[in-house]
Amino acid sequence: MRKLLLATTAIALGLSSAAPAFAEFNERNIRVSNGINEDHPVGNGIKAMQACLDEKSGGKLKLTAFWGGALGGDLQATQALRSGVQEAVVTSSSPLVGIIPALGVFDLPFLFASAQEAYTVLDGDFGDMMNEKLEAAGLVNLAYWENGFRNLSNSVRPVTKWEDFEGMKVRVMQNNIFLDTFQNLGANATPMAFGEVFSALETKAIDAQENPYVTIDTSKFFEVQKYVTETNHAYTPFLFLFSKPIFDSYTPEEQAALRECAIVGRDEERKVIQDLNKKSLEKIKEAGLEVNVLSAEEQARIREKSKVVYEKHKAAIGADVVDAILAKLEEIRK
Ligand code: 2Q2
Repeated sequence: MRKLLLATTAIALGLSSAAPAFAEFNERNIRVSNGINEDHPVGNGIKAMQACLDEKSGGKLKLTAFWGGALGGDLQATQALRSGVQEAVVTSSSPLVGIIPALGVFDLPFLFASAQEAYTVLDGDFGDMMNEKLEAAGLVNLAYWENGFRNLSNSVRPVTKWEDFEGMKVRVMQNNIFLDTFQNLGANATPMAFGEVFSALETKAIDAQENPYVTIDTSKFFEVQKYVTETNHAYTPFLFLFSKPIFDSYTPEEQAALRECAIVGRDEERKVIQDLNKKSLEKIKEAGLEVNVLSAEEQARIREKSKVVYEKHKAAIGADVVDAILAKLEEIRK
């Protein structure tokens, strides 16, 4: 009788028995930082991810993006995630090798031959294995987004063979594998945080840098460079990292929504960047830079010359990690 009375009263008061909508979600303001600018395809990815989160959380999970390194460089922001004082960062894997040496595997010169190969490796069991290493360091990688294939820009001379690197001051990410790759080619390689690159190029403190065309475009490096050489010497993934201490405090529904929507954002970002890379190259040419593509023969010569970098860094990365990715690539290429 008592239950009937309670149910009748609840209905009379218009209280439905179902929990209020999106009850498993809390208002969350999620700061996500990176060093590139909003017109980079990461911006499109963030918008697609937010639309997905709006639908799943009723607008309770809000991303706020900080562009141009406003919250610090990649490594600095990543450390803030590990200590739980910032939620997220979109960063290249390369500057993080001091925290997780295995990430250096992605910096081995000429590792991937195509974006499709990279997706197969990153979105599969190899990528999952790397994500376990990231979690052990206090970082949840929600998805692998795309930075892309890296090409050289410089203000000194056209580069048509590896000997042209002789003495060229090339900025590289803070990572020994990139350092060795360019030192091995005769360049004077200089590790530097991304946020310092434009002014170092402008003041001629360095002659050159290497990044995907979309970055050379959206970070305006082309304005202070004269030559661009398509080398495709490395494919860098972006990691959409979330602070594990903060992630672990979220409900299972919030965690699942973030993982699923980071993949929606990934697919949008990859689609946009593949298209924009071509447009960025046209823009670089229209700006008057001299652009050349390394010949197949020259590419083969540089690959041969760069093999020593694999041997030199295999132990530091982890021989098991290097062997695993090479085996995966062999399987894919069959
Ligand atoms: O050369 C670089 O440092 C860039 O590829 C950056 O890694 C990339 O643009 C972002 O990680 C900057 O936050």
